[in-house]
Amino acid sequence: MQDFTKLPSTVREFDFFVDGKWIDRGSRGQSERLSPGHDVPVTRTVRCTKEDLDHAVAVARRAFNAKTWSTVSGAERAAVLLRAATGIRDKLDELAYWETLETGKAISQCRGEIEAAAGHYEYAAGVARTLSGEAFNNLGDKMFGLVTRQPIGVIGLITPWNFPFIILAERIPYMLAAGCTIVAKPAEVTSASTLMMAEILTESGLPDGVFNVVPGSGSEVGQAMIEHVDIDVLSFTGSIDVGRRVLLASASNFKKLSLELGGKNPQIVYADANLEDAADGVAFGLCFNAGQCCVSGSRLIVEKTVAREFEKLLIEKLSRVRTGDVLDPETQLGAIVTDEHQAKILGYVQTGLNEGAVLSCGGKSLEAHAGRFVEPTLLTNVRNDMVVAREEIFGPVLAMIEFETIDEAIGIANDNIFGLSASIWTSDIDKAVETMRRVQAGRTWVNTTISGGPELPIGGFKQSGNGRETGVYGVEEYTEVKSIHIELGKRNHWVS
Ligand code: TAP
Repeated sequence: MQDFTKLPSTVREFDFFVDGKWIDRGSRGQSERLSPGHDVPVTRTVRCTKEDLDHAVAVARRAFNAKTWSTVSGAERAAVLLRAATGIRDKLDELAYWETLETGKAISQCRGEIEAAAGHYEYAAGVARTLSGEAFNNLGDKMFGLVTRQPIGVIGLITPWNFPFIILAERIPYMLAAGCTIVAKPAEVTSASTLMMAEILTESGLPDGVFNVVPGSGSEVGQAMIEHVDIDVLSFTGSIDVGRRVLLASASNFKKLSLELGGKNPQIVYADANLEDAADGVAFGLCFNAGQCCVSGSRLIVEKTVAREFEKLLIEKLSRVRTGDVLDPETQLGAIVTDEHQAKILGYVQTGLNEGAVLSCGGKSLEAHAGRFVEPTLLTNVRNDMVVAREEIFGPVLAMIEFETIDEAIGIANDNIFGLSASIWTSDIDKAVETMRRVQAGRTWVNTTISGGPELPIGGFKQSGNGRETGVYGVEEYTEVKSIHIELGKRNHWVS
């Protein structure tokens, strides 16, 4: 029995999961994962091939056509999803442990995400039962109209390394509630929790072949998935560059796309805000998942009159973010996913300094722990046309820009290719609502950040993607809408 407070004594090996069972890896290659927070090997996962993907898609298609899931009642789907939520909670310790080891997240954050994931299954169970269409009884005596929803079919699901389990939970239960079947390809470095979820779903009574996992590289399995002509919908969460490839590859069969891409998300702090609360929120929005977060609050747009005072409050908060072993429940700052990514983040800090930004705090790697960590970093004297204000750094690096008027604040916030999320800090309700209405972002927060549950949809404006996940929208996204006209009574013949 694994002690979840200590590193594993052996590397855990995973096969892959298709048609309701584990498939032995045979002679396939493996990918070994070093824990980002400890730099020791923790898991080994199979590198599936294009042929494995073809097989899994055929299995998912067969399951869809067999109607073991696609046409069963919402009540039956809900029962499976509710059991899955219980299954997740039963395995919370184990899931959080392996997720921490593969991602480098602080364990307390992992536990929170896994608990939240169970909530998505519960919420989607409700939507499975309430999903309905429309009836048109206003078409005259001789015509009756209906609009129904039906599952689209087979979904290809590609997920990133930064939130392997919660992103999965923001997709799978909604897809299943709609009645679709799924083939998932998690990021190669963080496949464990997706494979564990496949087993939980099967134990929860999900029919074989409805959820399948084919781990492997993006360049082989991912690319084959986005080009696949027997996949009806592709749900992709990841970078804008791969998102563009997904868009182009979808031309193979005009598959429907749901794209959740990057963000360069503004934190707008007005002078009338409770500045202590705002400093705490901005610190959290920056350090959550060590900044490796699509909705990370990475651009601080602060009113000039309070800029110095706010900078001081923020530095004080950032200096007290707890670092340490990611398996320690007290640790708040997680590790950086790979050496290359750490070098990229620190490279951005240098680029900012070269462009004239001033290093207000942080800026280096944290040497005190095994693994790789970056200090929470604040760059001031930033203009919105600098690289550090325009590009997604995906690390705990915050670019601070000052403004004088509400129009200027909103203009800076919107002057970016991304439009994923925005946070607004003010005690003036008129200002909050005006900013919220004018800011181009799919998710907005007032006097808070990175909060929410399954009820509200997530997704981006502009180049942050298209489509919406979670909420009722998250189920509807994976349905086809059909209109039905029913003529009543005797037909008036066209050919008399
Ligand atoms: P990517 O490099 O884009 O990887 C995402 C997924 O795509 C991985 O599973 C990857 O596989 C796969 N992939 C790579 N090349 C592919 C190809 N040619 N065809 C198909 N799939 C391919 O992103 P990342 O670095 O993992 O994640 C960070 C990015 O995701 C950031 O930009 C972040 O903002 C975004 N993100 C967005 C959201 C939302 S909700 N908008 C949430 C989380 C993350 P391998 O890694 O196994 O090669």
